[in-house]
This record gives sequence, C-alpha cells and structure tokens, in this order.
Amino acid sequence: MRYLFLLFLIFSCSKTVEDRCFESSDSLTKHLKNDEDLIIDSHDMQMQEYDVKRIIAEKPDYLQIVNLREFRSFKKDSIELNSEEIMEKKWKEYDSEFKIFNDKFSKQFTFSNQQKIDNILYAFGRNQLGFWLCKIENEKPSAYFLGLSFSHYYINEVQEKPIINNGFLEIEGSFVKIIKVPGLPGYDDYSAIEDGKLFKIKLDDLIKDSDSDGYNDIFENSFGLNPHNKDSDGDGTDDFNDLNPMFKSENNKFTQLYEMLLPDYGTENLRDNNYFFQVFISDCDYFHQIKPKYHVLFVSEDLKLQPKYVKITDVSSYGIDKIRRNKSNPNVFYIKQWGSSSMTDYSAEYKDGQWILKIGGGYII
Ligand SMILES: [Ca+2]
Ligand SMILES: [Ca+2]
Ligand SMILES: [Ca+2]
Repeated sequence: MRYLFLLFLIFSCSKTVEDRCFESSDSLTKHLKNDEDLIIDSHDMQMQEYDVKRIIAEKPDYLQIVNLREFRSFKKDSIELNSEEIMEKKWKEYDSEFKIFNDKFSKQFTFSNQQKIDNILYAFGRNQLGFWLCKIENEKPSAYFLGLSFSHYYINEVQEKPIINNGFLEIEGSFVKIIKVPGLPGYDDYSAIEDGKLFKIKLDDLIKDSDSDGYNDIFENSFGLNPHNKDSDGDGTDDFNDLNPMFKSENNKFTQLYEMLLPDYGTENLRDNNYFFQVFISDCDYFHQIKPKYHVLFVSEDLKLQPKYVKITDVSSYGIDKIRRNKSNPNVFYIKQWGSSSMTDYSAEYKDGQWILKIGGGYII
C-alpha cells in the first residue's frame, strides 16, 4: 500500500498536459486510476454519512442555526405545496409577482419571498448553483450567494416571516439528505433528517465583496475564485464580466475541440447572465483555455483541491471527458460528452485545420 501511495505521489507530481488531457493506455496509469476511483467511492460513502451532528460541525462560520418550536415541516412545505393544483396557481401568480426580478435578473433565478425595505427590494433566489439573496436597489440588481449546500439544507418555499430582519437574512427550513435513485441520475430525491431550523446570516457577512468585483466573498470562496482580486486569472477582465474567470483563454487545436462540445444554448445571449454558470469538473489545460459564450467555472478532479462547497454539492450537470487517441491515425481522436441524462461518444478528426465530429454512440435515459 505504501509502495502504491509513493507511486501515486510521484505520478501526481509529474503530471503533464498529456496526462491531464489524454487517456493513457499505460497499464500503470490504469491501475492508479482504479485507485482514484476507490477514493471517489469512499467520498460518496462519506457524503451519505452526513447526519445532523456532522452538518452542524461542518457548517459555515457565518451561519447561525436556531431550533424552532413551531415550524413548517419539510414534508408540509415540499409535498403539499407541490400538488398539481397549487403548482398551477402558483405559476400563474409567479410571473406577475416577480416581474421586476425576472426583468432585472433575466430569469437567472427562481424567486420567492419578496420583501421591500425602504427603497430596497429583496427576494430569495435559487439556481443550479444553490441559494442566493437577490436585491434591487436604485434599479440595480445584485445577488449574494449563501454558500449553503442543497445537499444538506432545505429552505422552505413558504416563509411565514419576513426574510430580512434586523440586519439578518432569516430563513426557515430543514436539514435534509439526498436519496440517490440507482441507475437514474437526475432523479435524486430528498428526505428530511431534522425539521424546524432557522438559518440566520448577518447581511454584512453575506453582502461582503472584498474586491468589489460584483461577486460576494462567499460565492468566490465556494467555487475557488479569488475574493481578494477582481481579476482571478489575470487576463485583464474582471471576474464578474469574464466568461471564463478562472483560466486565461487560448486558441489552439484541442481547445477548439472542447469549445465545439460545450452545451449549446442557441442564439440566446447569456453573456450578461452573470449568475448563470456551467460548471465543469476537469483538470485538462486545453479545456480550461476555452473561450465560452456564457459563464463557466472549473472544479478540479482532485478532491483535495476542491473547495468545500463543490465537494458536497452536485453543481455540475454536464461534462466532457479526456481525449482518447487513435493508435493508428494521429489525426483521429475520441471524446465522450455527458449530460444529466445522456452520454454521447464522438470521434473527432482534425483535417485541413478543422475538426470533423461524428457521433459514435451513446444513450439517452
Ligand atoms: Ca468579489
Ligand atoms: Ca474576485
Ligand atoms: Ca479575468
């Protein structure tokens, strides 16, 4: 075991672009890859072991948790509310109730619990990354990431009290766990592990944006951006306006290949949707160097290098694997692309300075 561990260390230290971007047929690598899989398996097990004690022990410092005597249970909030009749009524009212938020934030969030204090409008926002406090002040929209993982925290849709109170964001909810449905990714279900919680975050802590780049410190820390530098990757564009804020974009052959395989949102202009992100788990330099049409973030494949939030929260719904070489033709490669319910195998041929992609196989659930 020690021998393997040493090998692993040596291997990790000497990783090159080749190792990070291309599948190796080398047997040693395969062996070590299995070892990595084992680590990931034990990580999954760790995720399942979260109980009330552990959630509290690992809660963010800025979060206060109060036990409530009277409360809306997870069951009441999540099940009753989602009956067809109520849902239909809710969606009818939703568009008019949150019109100003939808206009200002270009529908980047699902909103609830609007509140007006003096001239400031607040609403609770949810998107693929997690929970946000959305604010409109002097016509200007801003959103502040809560950093509370939806793997552990359920926030009630119906808040019986105002969410902003005495300089705090106060939201009621429960501790939950995710029940994975085997073989059906994307069909995760929740179950409550303890109801009746009031989650409190001081507004000053939530709104804190040390480098004034438009993303609060909690957001930058949650995803591995630099909260003390407006321009995390030093490419001259500040984090808020940089479509790829973590890495400098380059133009090269394999980067072009990754760009072709990015999820396509058609003609919709998502450039100004500063809170909409596609998150990719990859260590490949070529992938990191893409110039996307919407905001992207990257998470390391190495669990030890992942920020805490992404380690416990499944924020990546789309992926592109490493590149596989064709042993007899140096211009032909294979690459796999997956979404939450599909997987596609491509063969890619580089000919006359261009990529020709062909679908080789795949499945859709
Ligand atoms: Ca910031
Ligand atoms: Ca920053
Ligand atoms: Ca930048």
